[in-house]
Amino acid sequence: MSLFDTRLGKIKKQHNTLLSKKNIALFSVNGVYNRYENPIITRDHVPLHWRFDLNKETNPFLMERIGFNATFNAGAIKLNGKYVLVVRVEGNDRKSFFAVAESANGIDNFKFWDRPITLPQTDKPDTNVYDMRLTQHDDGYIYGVFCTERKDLTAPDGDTSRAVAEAGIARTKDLITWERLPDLISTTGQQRNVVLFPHLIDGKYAFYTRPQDGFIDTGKGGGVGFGLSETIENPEVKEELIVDPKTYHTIFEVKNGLGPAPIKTKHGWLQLAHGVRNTAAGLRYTLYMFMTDLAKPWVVTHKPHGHFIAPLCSERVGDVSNVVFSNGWIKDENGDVKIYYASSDTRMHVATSTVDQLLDYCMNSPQDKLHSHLSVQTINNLVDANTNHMSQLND
Ligand code: M1P
Repeated sequence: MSLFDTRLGKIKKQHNTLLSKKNIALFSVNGVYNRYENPIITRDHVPLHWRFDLNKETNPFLMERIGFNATFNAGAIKLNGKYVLVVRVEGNDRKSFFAVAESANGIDNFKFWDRPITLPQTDKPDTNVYDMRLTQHDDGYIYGVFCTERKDLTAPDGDTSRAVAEAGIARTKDLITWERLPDLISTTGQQRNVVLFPHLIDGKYAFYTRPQDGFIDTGKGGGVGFGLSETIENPEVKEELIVDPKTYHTIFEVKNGLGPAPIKTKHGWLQLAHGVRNTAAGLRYTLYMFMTDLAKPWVVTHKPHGHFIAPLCSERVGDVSNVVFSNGWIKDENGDVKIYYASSDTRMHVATSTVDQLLDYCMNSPQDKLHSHLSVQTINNLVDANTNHMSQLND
């Protein structure tokens, strides 16, 4: 048997084993959500025909011609009964692009569609695109809002790193054919983590934003913002109200940003976001939740203290270590919620919960009172409330 055939047999077997692997829910001590045994999408899930020239004549060693580095930060939607992720796939060339992967149950057997998404360009081509948030809007379109990154043309000579981040917008009905709209114009020079709200407000398109002064530093613009645009074809928010500001000595002290489009419940909108703090080991990204008012989705009504999901065990390590990031979740008809999150800018995971559990978490967890002695007071309040229930802990 030729080297080509021997290698092909092994590679196909490994790939099929990975794609058909079952995922198992782990016991949840916190009772808020369940983590799973395995990541759901890794770079090894990338289809073989995107990686290998399968012609024995031109690739006798069956070498990988195109390498992929990571699969992370996926937008999510339920489409035609399938759990569908628009994954940020990053090539070895550092370029990210979007590719759709689907699964029948949302927790395992994710498989990429045949080709990556071909994203139309504006008159200013994107250098890099990433982190698409999907919104099923009342106007009938599915919108993808994502970060488009380009070189900062005002950077001094020799500065080959300075970039500008803006919110790119595209819409589709099937995730195959996309119409590109102009990038969002906003009050600050740069934007990342922009999310389209699913309903019009006062007849206008509504965006959660994250105004920022620089590419990495949010500077004075820090916080999850909210703004309205007259149209979606010429999207512009002239005013951004800060809904959830970055705050000293919290898990979102350095910056924060909204994750997926919010989930509507009878008690308000469930919101998932990431918060960033600095440490001696670099930036640490964790996920946190809050709720906003049903009629005024820019008003925070509940906000549990601290993080909701933080990087754990092997999730801590990757290309950008100590990071969890989410821009996709799916609510099922029966109230189940699948939370899709990436660890360390490297691979995708799922956690499962329900609307009832997430509401209970948001509405009944204590808030961050911003001082150690007040945290102690909060613990003592629980200890006092438990006085007559301590027998629960005895055998
Ligand atoms: O590397 C961590 C994350 O950094 C950025 O997020 P933010 O704009 O909030 O700092 C994004 O590049 C994101 O993709 C990445 O996961």
